[in-house]
Amino acid sequence: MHFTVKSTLTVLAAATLLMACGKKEDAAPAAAPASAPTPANGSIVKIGHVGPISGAIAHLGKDNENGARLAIEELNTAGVMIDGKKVTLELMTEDDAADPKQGTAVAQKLVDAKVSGVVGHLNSGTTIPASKLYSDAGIPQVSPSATNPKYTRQGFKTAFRMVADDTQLGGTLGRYAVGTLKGKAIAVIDDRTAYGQGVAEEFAKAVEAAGGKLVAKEFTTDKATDFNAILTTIKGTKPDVVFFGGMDAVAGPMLKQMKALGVKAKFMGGDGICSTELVKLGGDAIADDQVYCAEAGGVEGEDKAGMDEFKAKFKAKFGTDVQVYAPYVYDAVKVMVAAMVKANSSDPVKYLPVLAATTDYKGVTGPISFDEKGDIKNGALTLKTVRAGKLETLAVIR
Ligand code: ABU
Repeated sequence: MHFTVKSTLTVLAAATLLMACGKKEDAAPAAAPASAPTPANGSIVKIGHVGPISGAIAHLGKDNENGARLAIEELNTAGVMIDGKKVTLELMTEDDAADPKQGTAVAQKLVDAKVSGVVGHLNSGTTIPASKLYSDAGIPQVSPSATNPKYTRQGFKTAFRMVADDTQLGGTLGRYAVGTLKGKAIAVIDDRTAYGQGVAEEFAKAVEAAGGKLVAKEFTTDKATDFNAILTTIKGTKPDVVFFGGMDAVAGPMLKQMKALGVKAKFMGGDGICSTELVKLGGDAIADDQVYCAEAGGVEGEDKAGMDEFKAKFKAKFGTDVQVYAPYVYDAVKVMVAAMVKANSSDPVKYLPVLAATTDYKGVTGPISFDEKGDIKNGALTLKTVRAGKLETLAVIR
């Protein structure tokens, strides 16, 4: 795919502009709702971040946390004015280990700490149960990566999502498997998580609707390391495509075992496998144009300059490439703070409606607006494959 690059406002400049706009607005007295966070009555505004910082997908959690750190650092350096006072943003970061129970425990910790907002969690399986706690406390939550549709379909005014959901993700990949890859015999595996099972079901529905044949449906777990039994069953069905609903930490070893068993099928998955780490974990078990995955967001054409700039900045600061979601976390923090600045308050009662009304905020991940459920409007998918040991973009699909 060809992208044209043009000069554009830097994100920093855009943030500064928003802050300047905020300064001109009438100062609103800070109200303190019963269980809500402390507004900017001091100089500190606490923003929570949650992801798996330990366990098999800690690399993804750390990637997210770094996205949040970069945004907070830039905002503090530029200076954030709320209600006529300069505030310091403080990141409170928690580890949910991708575990639903730990997810609600740390969510409660953030509620008790009276954070003004939360960016997270990473996994649908932790994001969904935690969202009830944030909703009850009136604290805005923006997930940069949870794609299970249920998250924003619970009627919680506090829930926002930065990416497309599994219906779009699984549906697009299913149609691609049949229509473009010409898959005729398609096997599906999922990891039984809220994300993995959900995206695999959407994929399977789309395959059948497009006229493809599902020859096997198997499952594993998000902690499994041995897939020989299910891969042997699948090999017997002679699939030309294997879809895996789950994360890169499982997909990498699965690809190695597929190669060892002589399963020569194309391998597909959603955003959970579409990471730099997958390429490392799969190593030489990944042939060129064998793996197809989709990031649940995307920028194209002229807008890509901001993303390229972000990736370079990220690498310079953290010495590592972006995995998947760091840019979405970065934008989530900035959108949240822009809403506080515009509302002239870090009190969720005041800034939540402004956040919900965000219209075409120019992020590094593209223009950001939310629909009535809190989902990103006009969400994109970036379809990728692995060539010569690198993820390559094939198309941005809306
Ligand atoms: N969207 C893939 C990874 C996060 C999730 O569990 O939804």
